[in-house]
Amino acid sequence: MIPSIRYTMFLAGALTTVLVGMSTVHADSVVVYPVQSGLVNDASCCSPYAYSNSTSVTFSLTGCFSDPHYGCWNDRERGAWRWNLENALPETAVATSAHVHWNHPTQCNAWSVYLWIDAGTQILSSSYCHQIRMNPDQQISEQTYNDTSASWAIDESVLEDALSGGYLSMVNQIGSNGQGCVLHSLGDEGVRIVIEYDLETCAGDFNENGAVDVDDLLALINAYGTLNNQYDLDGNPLINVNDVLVLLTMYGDCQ
Ligand SMILES: [Ca+2]
Ligand SMILES: [Ca+2]
Repeated sequence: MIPSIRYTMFLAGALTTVLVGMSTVHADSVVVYPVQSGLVNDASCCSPYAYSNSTSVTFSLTGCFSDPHYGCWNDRERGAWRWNLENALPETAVATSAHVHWNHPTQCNAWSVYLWIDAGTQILSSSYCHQIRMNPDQQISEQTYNDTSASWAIDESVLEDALSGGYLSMVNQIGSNGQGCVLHSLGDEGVRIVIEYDLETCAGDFNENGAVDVDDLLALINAYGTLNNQYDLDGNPLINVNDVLVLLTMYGDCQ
């Protein structure tokens, strides 16, 4: 064995003893947009039942206060959304919190806001939206609401159920005057779930999938010969054979 190769292998071996087992925890978040959305609206007042899908970017959720016959100070339309959380997080991620976020094009002044949340697997329908309201996994309500955006915390147990079952659904109600409020339903500012999570990764797991694998090796090779701290594994920013050797000794699942 020529000296330079022997030295390189020695160096990689020595460094491996330092780097193997090293892991770091990254905090990250993901935004999940609905896979189904619609309105509970059958032209009745105060107790709408019929659900129909809608891909409108905005929903106008009006109230019944101005109705001379049904002045219930309540809602004429309700919004409903469903999210697929099945592959929302990396496999080894640990969710730490989650929120429902929404935005209004202009300030919404409401007397009450209700959210009914369910970690079920059914698709949205009239009966399911009714069931969500009658027997929600979580209910949130707020009296007096004057804002252009809102963020509502999802209970930890509900989030766990939704992540394991795959889906989360929600019906909301904004009780205001007859003018109601306009709500972004879809798009970047639409009704969305933001999940914060921690991800433990090991050195060499560049794509943070819980294992040092061929994709990480290819990423390293792609950076070969460059100065690159992201792919450096031996403390020298030059990406060379030492980094490749260190990565190969780490090959496999993160411990
Ligand atoms: Ca990886
Ligand atoms: Ca290096």
